[in-house]
Amino acid sequence: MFNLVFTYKRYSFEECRNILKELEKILIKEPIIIERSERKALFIGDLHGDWSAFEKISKFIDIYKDHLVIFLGDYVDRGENSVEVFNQVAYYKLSDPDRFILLRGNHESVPINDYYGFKYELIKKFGQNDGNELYVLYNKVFSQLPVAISINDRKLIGIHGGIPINTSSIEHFRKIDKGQIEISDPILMQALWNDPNDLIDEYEPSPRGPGIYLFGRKIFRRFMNNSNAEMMIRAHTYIQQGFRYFFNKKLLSLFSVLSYTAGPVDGRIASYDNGKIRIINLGEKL
Ligand SMILES: [Mn+2]
Repeated sequence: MFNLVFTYKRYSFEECRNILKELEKILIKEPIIIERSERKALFIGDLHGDWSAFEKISKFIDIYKDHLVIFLGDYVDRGENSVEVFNQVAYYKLSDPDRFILLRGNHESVPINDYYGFKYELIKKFGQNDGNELYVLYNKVFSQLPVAISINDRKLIGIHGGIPINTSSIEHFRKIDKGQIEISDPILMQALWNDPNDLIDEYEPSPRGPGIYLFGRKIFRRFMNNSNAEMMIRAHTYIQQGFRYFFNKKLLSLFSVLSYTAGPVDGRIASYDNGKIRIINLGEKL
């Protein structure tokens, strides 16, 4: 087998392959929407291969021992340590599958992670042949990541992007098929890509590109009412301050890196305890 510890290390091809094999066995059993009853959870937004942010996050994971840990996706691309960050997230999942939830982000898909750096990183670190082989294996595992979670008797919903068109409650996500390496289903695509917008009521085309939408106040209210949910925590949007509230503080958007293509970020994560949110600054003293 393989030996995993929380540390920065260089992985061999075989280690990556073994981690992915074990991780896939666990993920394949998880439904597309996870329902949990826990009232306490730690939420982590985009990581994008940023090891220094992830190392700080790991300290909070240790401190918040009695909290579920929910990763909101976008582990890879942009940063230089996508392999190391994702493998350590996998390490958490393998060591305690019930405590750690790994949701899918829009970067956990082909061809996005070909274009934004993950494939290049694999080829740089493992060579052309092994790098390409691992790229296929990683993406097969990514396609098994669940898309949304509800906790605390459905009061809180976690997702990477947001609310797709024709999706009036969390139940609609059950229709999504797992195993889409390249995302073909518009509901899955929008769940991973859509963004909230406080200034609109319904949907508007997103500046991110075709097939992606901004969702507004009415859409959010209807979705939350129909889902019996009070609060949503998501990631995906670049926010220099690391967090931003939308829709009368019913939606929290997190960004958990310390540096991004646009410059330094005040990365944040958040703890949730039975309705109470605490925004955690990754730079704060422990
Ligand atoms: Mn994203």
